[in-house]
Amino acid sequence: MTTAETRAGALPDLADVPARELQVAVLGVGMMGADHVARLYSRISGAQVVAVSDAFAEKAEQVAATVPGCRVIGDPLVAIADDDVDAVLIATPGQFHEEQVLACIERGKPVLCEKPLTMEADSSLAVVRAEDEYAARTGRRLVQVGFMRRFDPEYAELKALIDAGGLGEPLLVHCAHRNAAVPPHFTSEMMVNDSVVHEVDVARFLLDEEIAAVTVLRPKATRHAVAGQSDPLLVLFETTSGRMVDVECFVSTGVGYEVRTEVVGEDGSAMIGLDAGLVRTSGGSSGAARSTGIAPDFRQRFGRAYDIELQRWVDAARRGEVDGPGAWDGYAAQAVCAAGVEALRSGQRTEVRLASREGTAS
Ligand code: ISE
Repeated sequence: MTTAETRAGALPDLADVPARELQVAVLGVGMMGADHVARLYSRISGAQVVAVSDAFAEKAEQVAATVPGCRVIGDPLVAIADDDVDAVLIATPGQFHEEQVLACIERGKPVLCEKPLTMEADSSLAVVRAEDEYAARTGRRLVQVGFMRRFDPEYAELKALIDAGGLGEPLLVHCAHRNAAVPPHFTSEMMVNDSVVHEVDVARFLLDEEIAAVTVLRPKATRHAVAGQSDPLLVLFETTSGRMVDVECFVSTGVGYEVRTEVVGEDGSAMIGLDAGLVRTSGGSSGAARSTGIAPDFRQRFGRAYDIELQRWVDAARRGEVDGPGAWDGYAAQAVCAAGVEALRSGQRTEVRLASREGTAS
């Protein structure tokens, strides 16, 4: 058994992709990377995890042992260069992404990099330009950034509704991004860079335009906030055409993983993320109630999105294409987050400094 369809019984449409399976190296097998290894092995067709790499050798051995034929390669750059590796999934800590993505471009290997693309806007721009040069030589793009929400069926439906004109001209977007809890090292700056960054990508994706300015307000903090940090935050994006997007980012709610997006247009509005799958009624001493489940974290809420993201990445890589947010999207998100961190510190409306997109088609 070599393919996930025979392992898991799924029957994908492989008509338009080459017969050879994509041999993937997964770099970084912490929570997210290990999840992707399991996903590629059990649910994604047309790919094989042939190597894993992690700074913790024991963890790498453990994860490799779950996939027949998977090797551990200690040095991630050696894994990227390995002749048996066709494509690379990067789930290492963000500070390693720049070197690893650039190495993939140098070797001409498709890469799916979890966010952030790199740690700063300038280094992300360097990746954009390196991929541009590669594309100018070969006609092919290589880089996809792991903004998985674009693949979530609810977001996809909302985007299709907007694009079909179902809401008229979209004017406002309201976003809520809530986590039950975060680790004690999670600062307000990390809320911007790690959490709000998803709303940056959602806003750019849904509205199809760049964000021009960011304002960050610090309401009264919850008593559960990490000591000295502002939680929740209210963030306002202004797009280049003057639409506005407000984001409530609240990462210590004690409740669950809640991500809601409402788009308000000239001719109507639409909301997603209500976790309204199963609506349950119950009685009891405190009175009758109606309730729905709330996902405990992003792996449950966006599990399906990750599956679709990886399947489309594998299929596209086998065709020599990229089918998802590219290097430019990773760069634009970093540029907005840099402005967001500046706005958080200064309390001032901060303009986003975005380079020219000339020559960039991703
Ligand atoms: C985490 O890195 C994520 O990507 C989650 O989607 C987000 O909700 C969380 O706040 C981040 O820390």
